[in-house]
Order: sequence, then structure tokens, then C-alpha cells
Amino acid sequence: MLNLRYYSQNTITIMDKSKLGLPVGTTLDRFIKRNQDDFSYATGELSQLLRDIALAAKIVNREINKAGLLNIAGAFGSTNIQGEEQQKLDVIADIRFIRALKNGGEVCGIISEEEEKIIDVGNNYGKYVVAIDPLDGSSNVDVNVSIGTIFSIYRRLSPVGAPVQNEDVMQSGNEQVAAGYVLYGASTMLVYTTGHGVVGFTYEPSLGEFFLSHNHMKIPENGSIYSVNEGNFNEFPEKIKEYINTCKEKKYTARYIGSLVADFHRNLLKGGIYLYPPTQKNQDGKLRLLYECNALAFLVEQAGGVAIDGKGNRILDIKPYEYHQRAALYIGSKNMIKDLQKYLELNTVMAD
Ligand code: AHM
Ligand code: MG
Repeated sequence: MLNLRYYSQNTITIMDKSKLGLPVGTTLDRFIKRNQDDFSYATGELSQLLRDIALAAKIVNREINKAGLLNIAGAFGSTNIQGEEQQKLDVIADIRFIRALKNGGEVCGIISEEEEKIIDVGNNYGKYVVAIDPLDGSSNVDVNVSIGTIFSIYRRLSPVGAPVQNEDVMQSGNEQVAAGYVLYGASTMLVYTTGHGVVGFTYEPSLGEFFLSHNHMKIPENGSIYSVNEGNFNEFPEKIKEYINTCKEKKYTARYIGSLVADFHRNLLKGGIYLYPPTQKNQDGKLRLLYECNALAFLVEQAGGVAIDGKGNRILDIKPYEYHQRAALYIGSKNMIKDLQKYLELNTVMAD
């Protein structure tokens, strides 16, 4: 072992050279290449698709970082198909992800939270379809709070060579071949699963690379954080109110950012439960099954957690009937969801 002597004023510091210049780690690219054989269809296309998503994420990250400077924060002046006001960054992120996926050549179609219909990217030979919420929690952009991108990848069902069909995107969450999110937070992270556990990468902006930072992510089985918009409390079903009251009796910690990705990510690391119950305004829940719930349900299950809709269904089992369908979402640590299910008096306990 080589030791170096450094002379400062009156002291001699001896440093172990092996501790200097530690490797920065495994890049996303290298990780994807190494693990390509894990994919059910190891032809390299899904790997390329993940790289396309990572590229768009880097571009969106750049746009978000300069939002305050370039007048791209704030409302765009239009509403999306769901009647929600679009932010400029919603529109920018939508364009960036669609362009990256289109140019990447692996997908035949995309559905986006921001678009009314399936986007046929004109590549009939693409074997995959993507469902995406390009910028989730975008009402938080103006106040410099964490936001995210959520994506689900499915293999198409219609024959390769033909245009994308409705059936290709109307698959239940069980059929996802990969899913993940990008968290634009204090640091930017890409977290994904291909059905072989969950991995997390942190973006190193000066190198322009995602590096493996969280291998084999597991959500703690127990937790003491509950995340819910309690402003809607009076509108929640009685059983949910009872459950939330017990969270208080147990002196759980309430944490709610209002950005699903950020709330989910915290609970994934620390253990917790996220709830978005039905309300008077959103009687089927607010969150979108295809763009938000399915991807996070796939991730949480891969990490050892549970995701249910409160009506006796695993989120991943729900068969969609429309692109912008909503679902109530209860997601998080296994034993916390188990506890919730007692209040909901569900016959089928899914967290066992
Ligand atoms: P968005 O896709 O329009 O950004 O809305 C989804 C967001 C989630 O990120 C968040 O969990 C939820 O809406 C917050 O809703 P609320 O403000 O009703 O608590
Ligand atoms: Mg969203």
C-alpha cells in the first residue's frame, strides 16, 4: 500500500493512496448492458428504450434546473385532456419524452397524461409501448419543490409491422415489462424495475451520467410515515378517516409533498404509506391508473411492498377501460397496508 506524506504547517498527514480517487461507480449504461440477459426478451431493444428515457430525463432535468431563469415556469395557458391547467414545463417534458422515444425507434406508440389519444410514432416495427406522465406534480415547479416523471413499458400485443392498436396500451399493470420514475429533487434520480428488483441511479450533472447509487431497493415492511392530503379529510370514506385517526393515535409522522414521485420515493426508502382515497370531486380517486398507479405499484411490489385500490383489488390486476382512467391508491410498506385493509374490512387481504 502506498502512503503519501503531506506536509502542512506543523503536522505531517499520512494518507492512504488507495482512498484517493475512488471510482465514481457503475454508469446506467454499463449496468443496463450487464443486466440485459435478465429481460424476458433479451434483444437489446428494451435496454435501448431505457437509455432513451434516461436521455430525455437528462434534458428535462436541464430544463427544470433553469426554469426560474428562462420564464418556463408557470402556466402554459391551456388545459390537458383532463381539464387540468398545463404548466409550461408539462408541455416541454411531454415534447422531450415523446421525441426521445420516437427517435429511439423501439416503441410503436405512446400514451401520455398530457395527450388525448395514443401517439402513433410511425414506427410499426417498434415492439414496445410506453405510458408516461412526463411531469408529475408540476404544480410544484413554481415553488422549486421536487417533481417527477413516471413511466410504464409494455410489449405490444398487436403484430409487429402494423400500426399501434388500442389493445397495446390497454393492458393491466401485471403486463408491464419495466417501469420507473425520475425524481427531480435535491439530486436527480432514476429508479426502475424490469421485474428483477428495483435499482436507483443518481445523476451526476458535471459528468452527465446516472450512476448506480441504490442497488436492490427494498421498502421496510413497517413504517411510521403516512402521506395523504388531509385537506380532503372530510370527504374521505369513513373507514379511511378511521385509519388516518389511528395513524395519529400511534403518533405516526405526516409527510405530504404533493408530488407523488417524491412522496413515494421517501416512503420507499424510509417505510410508510401513501393514500389517495376517493373524494367528492374525484370519486374514483385522482391518480391515473396507466400513468401513475401502475408503475409505482410494479416498483413497490418489486421492493417488497403492496399497492391496492381499497376496493379489494391489487392495482396491478385492474383491467383498464380508458386511457385516462383514475384509481384510488394505497401504496407502501407491507404491514401498513395490511393494517389499512383491516379498516377497509376487505375479505381478500393482499399483503400477506
Ligand atoms: P399531476 O399529474 O396533474 O401533477 O397530479 C398528480 C399529483 C401527484 O403528484 C400528487 O400526489 C397529487 O397530484 C397531489 O394531489 P392533491 O394536490 O390533490 O393532493
Ligand atoms: Mg401526474
